[in-house]
Amino acid sequence: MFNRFKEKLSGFKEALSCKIQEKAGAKGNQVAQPATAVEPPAAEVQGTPQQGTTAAARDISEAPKAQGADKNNSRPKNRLSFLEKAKTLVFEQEVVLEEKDLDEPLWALEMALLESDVALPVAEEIVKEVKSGLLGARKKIGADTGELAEGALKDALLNILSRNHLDFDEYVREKEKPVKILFVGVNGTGKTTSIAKVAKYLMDRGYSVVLAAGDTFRAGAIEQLEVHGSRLGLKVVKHKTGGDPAAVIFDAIEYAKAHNKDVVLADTAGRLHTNINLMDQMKKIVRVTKPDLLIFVDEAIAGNDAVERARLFNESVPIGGSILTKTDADAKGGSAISVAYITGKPVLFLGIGQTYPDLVKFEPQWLVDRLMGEAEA
Ligand SMILES: Nc1nc2c(ncn2[C@@H]2O[C@H](COP(=O)(O)OP(=O)(O)OP(=O)(O)O)[C@@H](O)[C@H]2O)c(=O)[nH]1
Ligand SMILES: [Mg+2]
Repeated sequence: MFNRFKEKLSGFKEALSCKIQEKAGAKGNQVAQPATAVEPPAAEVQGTPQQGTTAAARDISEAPKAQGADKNNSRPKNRLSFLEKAKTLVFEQEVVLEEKDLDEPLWALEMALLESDVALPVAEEIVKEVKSGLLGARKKIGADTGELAEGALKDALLNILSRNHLDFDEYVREKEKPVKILFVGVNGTGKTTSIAKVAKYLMDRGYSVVLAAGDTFRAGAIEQLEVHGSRLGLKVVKHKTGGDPAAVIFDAIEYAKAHNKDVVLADTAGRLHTNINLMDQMKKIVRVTKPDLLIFVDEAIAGNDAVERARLFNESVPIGGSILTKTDADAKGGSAISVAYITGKPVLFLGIGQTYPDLVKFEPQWLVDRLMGEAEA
């Protein structure tokens, strides 16, 4: 999952690593030689620092004397050999990252994010966060420079993804029942499948659920929801194809109230954000049924298109959160990062397959671990 995101990041890591090595070379080129390539000069072996010894070397020579050094400043008993000392110098040297050092690595990062379908304003925000994390960072050369790059990016992503976080379980638990949840989005993105998955998720947590067949537009849509209803043992409130979706959903809510059901999950027809009539119809559904939570469903693989659609749906009917489906189908990861930022509303779940359990509650850490390659799907 998200393999391409990991691949793209390598450019950023390499650029940062190069800068650190370059800087370290400029700062301490007399000591930062490969230890094995150096023959010990006789004077050094005798422990007599020569003129021109670098600052780093002086640090070591001015360090408190090792135990065992006698009062007359003669050679300490456990004095480091030249080779050991050379290695120490290389590994102990530090560089401090300044603004000009970060230009190239951050450019590589921004490109990697854009190529991973992260929307431009979000990529810019991430770059800003990573920059402030790296500026002034003291970096010991010799250690893993990739770690520094990854750590700064991980912190930035977690920070951005956590901004609009909402705990779905807590939301349902605390909301007055029945909780009315409406699913909207463009055609074929996985709305109906996600409704069935969320129904199963809620049933597993002890809630009673009613489904509303609010897609009265597409042929076969009501039957599709009925198949899920019968598999899950759930009541499906429906009218005829061509009926008024707002009326169906209204009836489902009345049914839930009369039968003390906890949650109503309402399906709607897929609609393009450019279709004014269908968008007006959606506004009417919202006006009549007053959902507690409006969930926008789109495909993680749609990348920036999904982000743009989320923005436009949110402008028509304020969404409460999103579900990104088909994350299993080679998604680059960018839309999962961007949708919440652009809409200001949280991603609630990720769809990771076609069966009922293939639904992951969105947790920033879960996503970041996968984006950064620290956990497998
Ligand atoms: N791989 C994968 N496929 C999914 C996922 N979610 C849904 N699908 C598939 O996407 C296809 C469309 O799903 P639907 O639930 O019918 O989509 P919809 O948005 O309701 O479609 P319309 O009602 O036509 O607008 C189906 O074949 C689903 O099995 C997912 O997370 N991963
Ligand atoms: Mg559907």
